[in-house]
Amino acid sequence: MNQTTAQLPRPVLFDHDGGVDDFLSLLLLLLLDEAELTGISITPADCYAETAFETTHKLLSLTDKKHIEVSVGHYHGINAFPADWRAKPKMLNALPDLINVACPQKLEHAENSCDFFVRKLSAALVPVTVLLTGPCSNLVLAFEKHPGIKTKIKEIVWMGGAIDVHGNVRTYNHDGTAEWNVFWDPASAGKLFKAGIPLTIVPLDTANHVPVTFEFLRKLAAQASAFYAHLAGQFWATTIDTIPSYDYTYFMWDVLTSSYLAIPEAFTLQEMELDVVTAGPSAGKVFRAPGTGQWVQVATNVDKAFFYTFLFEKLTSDRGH
Ligand code: AGV
Ligand code: CA
Repeated sequence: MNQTTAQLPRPVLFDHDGGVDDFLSLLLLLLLDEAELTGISITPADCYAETAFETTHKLLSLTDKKHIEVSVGHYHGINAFPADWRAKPKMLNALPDLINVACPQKLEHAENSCDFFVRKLSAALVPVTVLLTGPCSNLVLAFEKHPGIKTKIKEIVWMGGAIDVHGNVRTYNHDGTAEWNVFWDPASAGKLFKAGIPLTIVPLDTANHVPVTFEFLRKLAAQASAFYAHLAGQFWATTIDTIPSYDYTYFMWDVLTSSYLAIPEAFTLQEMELDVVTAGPSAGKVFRAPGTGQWVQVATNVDKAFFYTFLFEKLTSDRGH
């Protein structure tokens, strides 16, 4: 690789599911020198599609990236997210920084995510990185429709799974071993593992190390002149009500996963042979399956200080907005 190639940002297709940290990930991605966001897909999982569509466009508008195309998935997983979690990010569109930003685009005119992935990957001239911060269904549906697009993917980076730690699903008929992004559509997760594409997952094992803390938020808020730090601080403030209860602590799940594109050296990585339980009380559980599973690269740990410093610097770097 020559020097010019090494410095080119890598093309990234981003599928998110409209949670508060999905939008913080979008903001971070838009600020990364290492990534060039070439398209966005929304999975209607931890959100309601109309709200997530609006917030996505408002953020693109605020960051002068209105040319980036946005698609929406029509598939709904078999285990729906709690309605109060899905409704929560509606608050973002009412924040003073977003409420008056226009969103003339109409949800009903948005391209279907499955067709979008097929179209964007078919047209890609260089291999693309696909970042997933919600369930993986849209991408898997696209593979089923058009398997040839797999050759256009350089790697998939997914926030999902809980391997050697408890899951975060607490619901009827479930034993708590699954992480939500996998639980929403366990069968697709199994198919993703078997897709034969380099896959890196950032599971709860790693994300549990990076909660949203008051200390970080205070430090961010002290940078009053940095617009993105200010905006991100408002977003994170909406998640604080979950902090006192252990099961519902808000972590930087998706933000951590997105950071992997810029600071892979902060992560401890390990190859593991994994499989997914697709039904029953452990549905969505990701487990080690030596000899029978699929090889997946797993981020097992992160240098916390490195990550928080990186995030702080990215969010405070633009003062001229
Ligand atoms: O399991 C983590 C995933 C991440 O992609 N999501 C939230 C992140 O966007 C589900 C989730 C787990 N706990 C939650 C979640 C909570 N307390 N509120 C909202 N979503
Ligand atoms: Ca998410």
